[in-house]
Amino acid sequence: AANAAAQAGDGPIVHLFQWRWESVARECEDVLGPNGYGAVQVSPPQEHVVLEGEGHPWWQDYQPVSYSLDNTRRGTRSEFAAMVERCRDAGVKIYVDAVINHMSGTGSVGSGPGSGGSTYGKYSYPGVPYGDGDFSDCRSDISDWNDPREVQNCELVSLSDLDTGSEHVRGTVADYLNDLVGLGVAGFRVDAAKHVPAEDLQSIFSRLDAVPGFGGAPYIFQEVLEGGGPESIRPPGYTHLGDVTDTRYHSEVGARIRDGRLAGVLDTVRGGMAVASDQAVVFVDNHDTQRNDTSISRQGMGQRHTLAQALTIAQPYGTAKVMSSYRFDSDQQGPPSTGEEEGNPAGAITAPTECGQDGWYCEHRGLNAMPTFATAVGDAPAAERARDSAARIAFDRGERGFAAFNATGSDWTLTAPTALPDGSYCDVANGTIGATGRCGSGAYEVAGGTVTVTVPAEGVVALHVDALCADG
Ligand code: LM2
Ligand code: CA
Repeated sequence: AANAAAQAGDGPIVHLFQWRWESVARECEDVLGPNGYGAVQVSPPQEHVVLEGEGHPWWQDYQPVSYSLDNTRRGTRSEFAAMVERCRDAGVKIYVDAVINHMSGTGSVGSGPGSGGSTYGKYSYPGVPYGDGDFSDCRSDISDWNDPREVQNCELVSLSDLDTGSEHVRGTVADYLNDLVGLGVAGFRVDAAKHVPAEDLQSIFSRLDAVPGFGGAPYIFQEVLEGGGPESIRPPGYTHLGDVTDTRYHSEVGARIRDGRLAGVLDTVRGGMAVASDQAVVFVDNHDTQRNDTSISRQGMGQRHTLAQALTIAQPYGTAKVMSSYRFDSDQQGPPSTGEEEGNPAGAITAPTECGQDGWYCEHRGLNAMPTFATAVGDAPAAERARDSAARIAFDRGERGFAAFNATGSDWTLTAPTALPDGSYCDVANGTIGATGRCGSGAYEVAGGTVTVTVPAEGVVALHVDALCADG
């Protein structure tokens, strides 16, 4: 995208949904930096409602009550700042989920204190401060989703809708985002962007500072769900401001992979997506879709989900966003908690992430060094090189990468033509790349324009020119 200096050429984004700040910092150092991720999307860092009566659901975070970073259930302002620095030192950016369309609704507790101790009530947030006059005149729910006036000025699930047309709200939101930029935050996922007029976002984004350490304007990607109505409230209506999430990828490609119909994925991403490739952020699932349709998630797909995320990184459309989440029994359920809630205003403090324990899936860890593939191939076009039934495909990305996918229960050994230069390549899908260039997994030979690989059942093999094998 036009202003995307911070993301172009970077590796994939990983959403560490509901992770506490200390755990994100550790993950940047130990896993994300070494394996080629460009950025982490973190959960909303601003003070939020505390809904004890509803069991501290994950969605407390989407109801801001002030822009204080002290305390959310994930940590303090100083822990947040330390995370940004440690990730930056590991070469990984932090993108914040920016909830700027609205403040709180009326849940089991319609008034304060919030997680940081602020008092509030619907339409009154002295901790910001916002008062009654800072909210849209329409004080009822959106009912006609084809009418831009309602979609943008009425209430999304009863959340008090900020009057983003006003100077005070625009300036206050920009101050919040610049506070984060000042700490080194390099980008934003703009929550509910569809519900904010593009001209209001344009005014807010125009006030943002350059990102210290990385330089340039923060990277912007906007949550714009598809649906009816004019183009002004659909993804193409926002691409002049930054990138957009393309949920068509989730619903069409995600379902294809779930069903083992891999043949055809390349055609789908070539012809059927919402915006141009360099304007899209794509994912198999996100925190909303995995609750609306659990069949397309790690919880519903098992190992197939790892294949799906690897294929998302390898295919040529958009910037890939990897989901990393926790198991849930109810779609309301919050993250694994330390049980420290009693007497703590933040309530239900998120437990440090121990992958594989307490329900933390850590889906991204199963991808090994696959994220390095995205940076290595850049925007090189995809060319199919092999197919065996609908469930097994292999393709090149120009002369820079080759990847094979096997959505069946038995190994697939194939010999395929490839444009990769002759040499010995690490399989980045099944191992990490050591600092010395040693392969942490098997290596494969390309000779005379041909390669023979064995793709594990429900697995992936991926080779690229930045992971030539130094093992001799
Ligand atoms: C988003 N993207 O544009 C988020 O990805 C999505 O997760 C958010 O909804 C939504 N926009 C608003 O930021 C979540 C959750 C909702 C929840 C809201 C607010 O999916 O269920 O709504 O956060 O916490 C909840 C209740 C709802 C109630 C509302 C206001 O589920 O029944 O409405 O709070 O009290 C009466
Ligand atoms: Ca709005």
